[in-house]
Amino acid sequence: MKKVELNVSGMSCGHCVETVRSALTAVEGVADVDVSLTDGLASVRAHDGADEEGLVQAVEQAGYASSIRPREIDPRTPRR
Ligand SMILES: [Cu+2]
Repeated sequence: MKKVELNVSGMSCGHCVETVRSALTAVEGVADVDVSLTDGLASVRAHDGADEEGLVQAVEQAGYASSIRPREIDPRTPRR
């Protein structure tokens, strides 16, 4: 499992939240979705093989602008 965070802009009410949540839930491999209206953020738990670009596209097809929020730097990654 992996966690993917998406920026979602254009949500204005609980109906928007539900629209985004159901769009993401329908993507193959998605296990759990949490959408925050105030943060403009969708947190998705998905199986490792899930297509992250597919998540963005699902949100955009639902009518909201979206992008993958970059992960925090992995502390194990050596600095260049
Ligand atoms: Cu709305």
